[in-house]
Amino acid sequence: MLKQSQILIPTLREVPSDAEIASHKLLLRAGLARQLASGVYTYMPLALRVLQKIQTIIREEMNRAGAQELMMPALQPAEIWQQSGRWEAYGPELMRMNDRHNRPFALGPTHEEVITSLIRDEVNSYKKLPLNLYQIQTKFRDEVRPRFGLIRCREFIMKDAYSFDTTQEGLDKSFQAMFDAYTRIFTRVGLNFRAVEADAGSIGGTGTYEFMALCEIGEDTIAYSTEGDYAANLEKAEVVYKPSGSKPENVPAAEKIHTPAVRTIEQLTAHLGIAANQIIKSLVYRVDDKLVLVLVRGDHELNDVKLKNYYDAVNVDLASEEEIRSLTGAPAGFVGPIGINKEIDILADNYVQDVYDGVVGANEVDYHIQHVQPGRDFQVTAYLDLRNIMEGDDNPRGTGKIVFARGVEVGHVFKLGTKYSKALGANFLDENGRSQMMIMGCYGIGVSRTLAAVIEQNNDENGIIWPVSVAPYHVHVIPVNVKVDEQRNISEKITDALTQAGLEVLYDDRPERAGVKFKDADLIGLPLRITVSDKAQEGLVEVRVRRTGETHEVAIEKVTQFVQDLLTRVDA
Ligand code: 9G3
Repeated sequence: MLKQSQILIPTLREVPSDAEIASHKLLLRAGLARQLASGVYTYMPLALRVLQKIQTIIREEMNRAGAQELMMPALQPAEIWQQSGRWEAYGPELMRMNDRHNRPFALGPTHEEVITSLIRDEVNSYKKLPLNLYQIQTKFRDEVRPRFGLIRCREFIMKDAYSFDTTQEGLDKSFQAMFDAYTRIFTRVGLNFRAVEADAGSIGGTGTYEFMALCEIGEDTIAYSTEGDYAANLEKAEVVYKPSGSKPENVPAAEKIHTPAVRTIEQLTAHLGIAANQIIKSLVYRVDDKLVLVLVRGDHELNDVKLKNYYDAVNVDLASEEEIRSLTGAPAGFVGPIGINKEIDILADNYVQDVYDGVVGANEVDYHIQHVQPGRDFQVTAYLDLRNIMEGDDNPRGTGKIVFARGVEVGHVFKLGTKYSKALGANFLDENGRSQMMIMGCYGIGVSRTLAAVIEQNNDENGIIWPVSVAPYHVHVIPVNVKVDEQRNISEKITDALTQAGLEVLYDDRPERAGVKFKDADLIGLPLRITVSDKAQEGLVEVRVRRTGETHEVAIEKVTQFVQDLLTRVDA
């Protein structure tokens, strides 16, 4: 018989002030996690049970998709990171250490190098491919600012999988199998999620999706369409361009105007009494080793990931004040496309074409130019989709309008191509005996982050509300007064019967006041609570659903069947 008095569940009434979000507060208050250091947590017994249920769901779906589990080391020799070029590419986020022989190692933040060097050494024929290998393991990333409890840690649990194929079509198939497995995993876990198109980022490759758990505290913005299934993260979302019909004919000639100390869009619109969409913002960027002038409409925002992808660049940053001054002769705030006498690219977002009678910086301190018309008063190198998508924009893939939501990334699936097989020499002999590079995909799930996301999406003012599929236990059995023999005996009888029926029961045998036990039960958040009171004399107990608060009076001999039926309905 499992008794709550013997399990370490140190519940709290109050939490430290640095716990800002619901899931962080509840992890601490419900005794699920304890911080050892910033971004480093102990998973307490209740949390471990949830993690194991999430992992079981992951294993079942990964195995069903044909992946096979292995376990790679966390300690990774620097050599393989030097071969991939990532030893230098990553900064302090990569946790490094020297072993006793003073050889450099990394604590693994991910395992592309490890798995690729393994498969390079163990597989060299097309007959042995495709392969999909995965592990569920602790990862280390020295985040500059760990926060939000288990959502952004420096040590966390990840399921990471890697697929190896002989052809692009093979990769597409492996990728789709993982995409479908992730959809099943997050559905079974009970998360409200969306798969959103994402940018491949530094890891390269094409076609990558993030699985986002929708929640207000999410750091990522998702743009999705009110109609159809288009969804993308802000970095990636495409903006469709529809030229605005009306082009006024007689726009006066461009004219320089004195705008003393008017630098920002707000100051300019106020000073000139115009709307932000009549201003053309000029931004000077350093893209790898060259300067670029980028133009966007005053009411839009530049998406620097789109800029980076246009140049397939490694680094993209705003130019410094002195770089701006050397290029334009003026400080930031007065930059414009007219009179730039250097041969640099001038890129403009598509919507700049609609600014027929616009205002730009004059490249002279305290001066702007009005009545400016792109194409008449200045030329651009190219018009591109360079701005961030906004709410209300058209769905780029069909009908409907774009709406924003916030989310936490709980999964990420990538098409890697040959980035790592090339760097590490993972080749295979094809059916003609020719050596080819393996084609890879990689697929991650943040397991400990998923636990936090489930709490974030399933809680109320009294505590956590666990979905049945991942709840630490299914039923809480609570005698109102353990000193009353009958209540204790009935509670133990019910606990045994439910356990015999294969359910997981937490029996609160503590000699606490009922109110305290009920508060703890609501905090811990098991799906059902059975209260044994003096009603037991009439052969009745109360069954209460944590999610809805609905209660039922049930005859003791009917409890097991009733509870089994109820558990199939509580998350519907
Ligand atoms: C690093 C450090 C941090 C990192 C990486 C490398 C993120 C890194 C991206 C991935 C890609 C996929 C396999 C599972 C799914 C995600 N942060 N990424 O490569 F050295 Cl310090 O991890 N990896």
